[in-house]
Amino acid sequence: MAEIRNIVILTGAGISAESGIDTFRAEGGLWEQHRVEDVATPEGFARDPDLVLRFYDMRREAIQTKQPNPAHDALARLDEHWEGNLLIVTQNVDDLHERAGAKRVLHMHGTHLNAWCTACDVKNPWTGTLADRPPCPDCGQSALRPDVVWFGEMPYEMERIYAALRTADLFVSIGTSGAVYPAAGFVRDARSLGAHTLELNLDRSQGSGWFDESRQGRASELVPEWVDTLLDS
Ligand code: BV8
Repeated sequence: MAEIRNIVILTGAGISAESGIDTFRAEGGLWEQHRVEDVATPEGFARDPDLVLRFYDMRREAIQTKQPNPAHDALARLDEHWEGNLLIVTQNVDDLHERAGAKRVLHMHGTHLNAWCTACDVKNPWTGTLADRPPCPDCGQSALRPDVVWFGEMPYEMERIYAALRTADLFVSIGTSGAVYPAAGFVRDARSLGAHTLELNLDRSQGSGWFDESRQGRASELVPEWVDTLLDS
């Protein structure tokens, strides 16, 4: 494989599955219990804010009891030792990449650890609940929502992501079904810009056919193995 200097890694719910965080589309997963339109859209929030705030309160609380798994640890190790450019673009709102020690992380769909005030637009760190309508620490209004990107909303830092994809020699997708755009299209962007593309996922995903290489297995096994090979090369 040609010289690798610049790496973009896309992660999805599958990388956190072995930490005990439900994925979206598995049996009994997050979306099984709720219709996406009801809990992950601005319209759903406008229609029933209590349902949406309770859905995110439940997930925020659950995430705080979980720990990074060997896949998060391996990416943190790669981040620490990789001298070229590296960007971990995660679709996840959990902070397990950061808690494993990764630094070069970008949350394109937001984070469960912030509350965003719809009155004054300020975002504050938040680990408590929102369904009880606490006042915004800045403006005092009870107008807080989760700082996550819902369907129909603009993902965060798209320019920074596309800039990284333009210079990537290697694009690796880990633990995502490739069901949601624009994240699901990154493999095609990377490939058209000359990157080698690798998928590490439990099952074949909707995008598997776009990858130069697609390996099936558990992230906690595939990711450390891949990082070891890369760091030893
Ligand atoms: C946007 C919120 C405009 C936070 C999420 C038609 C065509 C193209 C696009 C669209 C279209 N119609 C509508 C759209 C746009 C829409 C979209 O893509 N809809 C889909 C349904 C077609 N997208 C949007 O609205 C986005 N915004 O388009 O704005 C724009 C466009 C371009 C540029 C700028 C602006 C916003 C989408 C964001 C939605 N928010 N999350 C939260 O609640 O958490 S989406 C949510 O689902 C995730 O964030 C993630 O992005 C997505 C997919 O989830 P995954 O992470 O992949 O999880 P999933 O359960 O699906 O899969 C898990 C995988 O892991 C599986 O493959 C499984 O095999 C694997 N796995 C399981 N266990 C393991 C494992 N792998 C390894 N090891 C294991 N142990």
